[in-house]
Amino acid sequence: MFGLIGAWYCNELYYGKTLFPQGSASVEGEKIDLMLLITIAITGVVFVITQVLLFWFSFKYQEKDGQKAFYFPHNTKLELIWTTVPAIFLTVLVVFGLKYWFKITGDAPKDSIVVEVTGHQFAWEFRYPGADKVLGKKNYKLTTAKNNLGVDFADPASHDDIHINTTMHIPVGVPVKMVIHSQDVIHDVGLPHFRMKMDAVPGIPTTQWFTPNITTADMKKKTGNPEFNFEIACDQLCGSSHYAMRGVIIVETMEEYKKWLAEQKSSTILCSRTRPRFKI
Ligand SMILES: [Cu+2]
Repeated sequence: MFGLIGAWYCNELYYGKTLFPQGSASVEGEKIDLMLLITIAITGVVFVITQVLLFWFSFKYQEKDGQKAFYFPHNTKLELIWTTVPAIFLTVLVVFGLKYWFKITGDAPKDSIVVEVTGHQFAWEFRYPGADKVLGKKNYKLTTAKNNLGVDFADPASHDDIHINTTMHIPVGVPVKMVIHSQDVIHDVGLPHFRMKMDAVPGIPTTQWFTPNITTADMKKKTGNPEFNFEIACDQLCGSSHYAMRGVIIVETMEEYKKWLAEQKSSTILCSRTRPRFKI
């Protein structure tokens, strides 16, 4: 009982500091929030019923003078019921979740923007395909201090690619497909505001897509926090500076995004970047 009161009290106290009140910043995230609420509602009802029964039974059948224990070793029918009913409920919940997981990790809508996200100890880097909308090939053997993503410049598709450090720009209302890589250990692209999360695994590119539904500027107004920024938090303990492996996502209007991208084109020389190293 004290535990329940404590949980309720902490919720009252800190709910405003969680990411729930501001809502999801992506269309897909809204559905994920709804799934979470449905799961909590169903399991919550079961939790309350079972806890009440647990305490009531132990109270009613406590040891008393004249009360005789009833020998009840096994009941197949009862066992079948309490196994199949929860199994059916859990299967339905898992199937809904899995179906959605396959959707957001499967083929992205045709009009989506592709951003390559690369993690390494302890920073994020991004690569955008240029006008040809194709990311140039990469090969880890080509990785050097100057070409830290190992881009294969023999592939003409790589020539117009744009390479950005730390801050990722994406337009609002358009699906964004992330192609995720890691160069050393397992990292994880954690996007708490968008309710997304995907491992960055060395040697195995992973993908996930989402549609941002609110710009950074609107979110600053909504939260009343002029400092607000969407962030990429590395969600996989990856080394001594894991805590500082933070990226920023700026969600802007399509016009702003196109303007930003055009500026990058004129100013970015892909192979002159040096690898940002975190000093420990
Ligand atoms: Cu990491």
